[in-house]
Amino acid sequence: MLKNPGLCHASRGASVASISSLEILDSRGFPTVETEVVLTSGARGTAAVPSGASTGTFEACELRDGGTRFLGKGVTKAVGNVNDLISEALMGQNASNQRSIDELLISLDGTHNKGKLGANAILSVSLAICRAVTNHYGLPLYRYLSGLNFHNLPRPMMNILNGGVHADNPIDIQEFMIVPAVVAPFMHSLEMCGNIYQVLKKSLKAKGLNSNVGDEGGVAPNLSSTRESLDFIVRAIEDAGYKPGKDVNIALDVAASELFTDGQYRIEGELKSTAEMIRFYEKLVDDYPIVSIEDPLHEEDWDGFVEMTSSLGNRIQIVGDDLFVTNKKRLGNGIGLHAANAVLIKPNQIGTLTETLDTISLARKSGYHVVISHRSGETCDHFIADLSVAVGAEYIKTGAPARGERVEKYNQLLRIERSL
Ligand code: 2PG
Ligand code: MG
Repeated sequence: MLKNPGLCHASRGASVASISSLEILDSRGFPTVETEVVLTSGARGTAAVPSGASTGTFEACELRDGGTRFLGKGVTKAVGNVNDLISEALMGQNASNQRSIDELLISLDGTHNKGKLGANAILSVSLAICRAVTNHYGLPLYRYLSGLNFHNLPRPMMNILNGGVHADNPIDIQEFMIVPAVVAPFMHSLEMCGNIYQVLKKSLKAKGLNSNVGDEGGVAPNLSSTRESLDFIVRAIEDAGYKPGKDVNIALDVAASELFTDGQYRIEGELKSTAEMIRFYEKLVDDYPIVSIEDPLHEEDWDGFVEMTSSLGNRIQIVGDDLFVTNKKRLGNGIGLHAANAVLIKPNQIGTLTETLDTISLARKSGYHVVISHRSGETCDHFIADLSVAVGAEYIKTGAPARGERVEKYNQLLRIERSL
C-alpha cells in the first residue's frame, strides 16, 4: 500500500501534456495573453501577461495583430503561436526543468527580441509551466521559486499619485510613491500606506480637486508641478499621523524617456539638459524625504545615469527601468559603468522566467537593490507577489490599494505572510 500517494504522484515526473492560450482583456481593456498548461500528472497552471504604457525601447517584443480589431491591439497572432508552434515544440518536455523549457522557447523564436513568436506568447507559457509544476509538487509558488533559500516579504513602494502617460492630468512625473522607512510586517506597512492614500484622496476633495484615479490606482489630480504634488503627499503623511522621513518616505518614477525630445527633457513647461535635470533632483532630495528615483533620465543617457549615481547614489536609490529592461546584458553594462544602484524587474520586459531570475541574480551579486514591478496594464495574476518574496526583493511596486488587479498582488502578499 502507498504510504504517501501525494509523493508518488509527484515523483511520476511532470511532462507537458497540453498548452492552450486565450485572448483576455487587461485592466485598460486591451487584449492580452492567458495560457493554461496541463501536465501528464494532471496538474495545471495558468498565467496572464501584463502590458506597459511607458515601455522601454529595448524591451522584448509584445506581439500585436495590428489592423482595426481592438484598435490594432489584438493578440490573436500571439495566442495562435502558443496554440500551434509552441505547443507542438513543448509537448512531452520535462516541465520541471524551467531553464531548458525557456531555452527551447528562446531558440524556437530565434530573434534577439522575441519578435517572431512574441514575448507575450513566450512569457505566458514560461510562467504557466512554472505554475503547473508548482501545483504538481503541491507547493506555494513562492516556496517553489525560492527553494530552501527563503526570504522576507518586500516593502511596498505604493504609487498613490499618477501622472505622465498613466493619467490625463498635467503632472509630468509618472509615479509618486510612498515607502515605509523600515521593514515591518506587511500588513502593518499596507495599513500605513493605505491610510495615507485615503487621507490624500480626502485632502484633494476638500480643496475641490479631482480625486479620480489613474491607470495604477493612484489619484490623478490636475496639479501642475512636482513640488505641489509632493506637498500634498507630505501633508497626507502627516495628517494620517505619521512622520515624513521617519515613518514613511517618498519614491518617484520619472519615466524620463517619455519627457525626452531632441536631446532635452521637457518638464513643467521648461526644457532641461541632463545636468539641469540632475540639479532639479538634487534640490528635490534636499527638500523632501525622497529615497528612490526611477528612470530619472532617458533610457540611453548612460553618461547621465553615471553622473546622477555619482552625485546622488550615496543618498538615494537610483532605479533603472527602461534603462535595464530586466535584461542581464544591459544591467551588466550599468554595473560596469556604475550607472544606477537598483534594478526594476518586470518579467514581460525580457520574456521568460529564467532570464528574469538571471537578471535578479546578477543584481544581487553586484549589490544592486531589486524592485519587482507590475505594469500599468495588468491582470489579476499575482505571480510577481510570489516572485518578490522568493528572490528577497527589497521592494514591490504594484500600484495603489485600489483597482482589483493592483490589490490582488497586495492580498497575495498578505496570504503569504499569514502562511508564514
Ligand atoms: C513603470 C511601469 C509600471 P508601464 O514605468 O515602471 O509602473 O509603467 O507599465 O506603463 O511601463
Ligand atoms: Mg518605470
